[in-house]
Amino acid sequence: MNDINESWGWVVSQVLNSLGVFETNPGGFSGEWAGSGKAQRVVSPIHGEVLATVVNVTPQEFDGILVKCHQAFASWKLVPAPKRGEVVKEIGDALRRNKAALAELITLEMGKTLREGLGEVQEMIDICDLAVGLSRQLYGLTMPSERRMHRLQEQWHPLGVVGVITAFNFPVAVWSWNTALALVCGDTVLWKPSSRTPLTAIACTKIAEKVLLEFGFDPAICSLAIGKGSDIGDLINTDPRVALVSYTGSVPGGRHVGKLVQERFGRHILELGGNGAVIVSDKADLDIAVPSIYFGAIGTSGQRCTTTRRIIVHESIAEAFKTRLLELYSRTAIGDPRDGKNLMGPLVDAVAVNTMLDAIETVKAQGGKILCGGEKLPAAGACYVTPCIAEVIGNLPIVKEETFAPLLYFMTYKTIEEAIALQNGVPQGLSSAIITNDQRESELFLSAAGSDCGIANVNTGTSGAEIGGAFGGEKETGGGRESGSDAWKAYMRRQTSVINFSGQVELAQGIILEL
Ligand code: UN1
Repeated sequence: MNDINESWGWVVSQVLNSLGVFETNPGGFSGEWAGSGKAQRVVSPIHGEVLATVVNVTPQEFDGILVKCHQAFASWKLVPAPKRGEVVKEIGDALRRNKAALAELITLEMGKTLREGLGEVQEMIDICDLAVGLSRQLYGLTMPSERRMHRLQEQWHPLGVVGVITAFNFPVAVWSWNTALALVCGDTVLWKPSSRTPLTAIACTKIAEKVLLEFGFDPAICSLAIGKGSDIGDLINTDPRVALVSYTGSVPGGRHVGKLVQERFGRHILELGGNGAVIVSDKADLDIAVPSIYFGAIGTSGQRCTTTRRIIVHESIAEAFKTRLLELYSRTAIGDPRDGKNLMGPLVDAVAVNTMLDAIETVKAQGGKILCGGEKLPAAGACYVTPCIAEVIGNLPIVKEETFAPLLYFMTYKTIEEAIALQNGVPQGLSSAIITNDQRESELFLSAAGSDCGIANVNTGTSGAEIGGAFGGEKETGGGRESGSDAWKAYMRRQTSVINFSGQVELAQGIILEL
């Protein structure tokens, strides 16, 4: 631990410089780097030390960036999709080469453990691979026409500029899920990262810039505008030149974005709050249940939207399960996230720590009982807490809120129907799971009478969604889908065509035209 701290300054500058991030960095890019707005110092939650400075873009600079990103679309959309796929392939390879450094920068900037940082970059590489294959599979359908010698078909065309607004917790993966798909779909991307994680955004934009230049394409295809949500974010939300806004963030944030984008009839993909629950059946294998729930709850220090926030345990095994989980919690290694022995790093900032502590007070006031954890650790300038489990009866008001921290609610049930009702009884609908060896129970959980979430797992936890599936959820989670399956369709314009090769006029719906 000491060695890590002593070499801090040197390591930081090595990592930053290897990714083209310097002491002071302009926060805007659309072929050229610019930024003359407010300068912000980026502080690491590990020690509270300054990593670098970023100069935000002004509204005028933003406009110049959007103009170039929009212009770049005019030629990019005409590049054959498989050629666009080659560019994404090269971005994926550049990420492979830079995996270690980028993972370290993620860890330095937002505090997740290095192993999770590496996992995040792996997700970026994986989505690039998926998008490369997709670039030859942007299929449209051909349907039988109701008219003789007519053909009915649909095609998928590029959409335009995609505004990608991302959160601190997956500072780069979310950009890649959107960008890899958007690029093969023929769209250009304008990224506004979280103000808390601008350095990783600069590093990724530089990777994309280099690849685009190597291929002779306009680097404004991957543009960047760093600034506050209330100015730069809202310029993205309100500008009709941005065809699609993909927003990852809080429920109030998504409500705001949704209204602004809808007002101008733009499109949006909303990836908002989660409140993941795991049902632990009396037929569960506890060797699967305990570690899956543990990682789901403490991974990324509870700051994933897929984090396990609630466990709903059959009353007959509640005590045995609780004992085992508490034992694991009691030996959670918490500390510098670059140190491989630690499973939990800091929360992202002091605000997050206070939000967790406030929520714990509220749980107690609402009748909950703290089983373990929930204390702030005395590390200088840092934001370390012990993970907390609170026993509650049902979904108390505070349980229905997403507290973005390692705060896990423990509740019991008698019947599977009651468990499913508890699982569904919150406003969010992102991720859920059941641990059971009973096939009837798992099928019920996956049926229309089961989980109402976008993700419903069996015998694995709520987090760690694979990029091959569509990612997103229902209710206050916002309804958006990104990543795999057919999520690419949201990034394209569908066009339906009828082609008449009969040499005659024939109207649809059997209408006879008598002239
Ligand atoms: C998020 O927390 O915003 O499923 C996304 C997971 C990751 C994605 C989380 N693949 O945990």
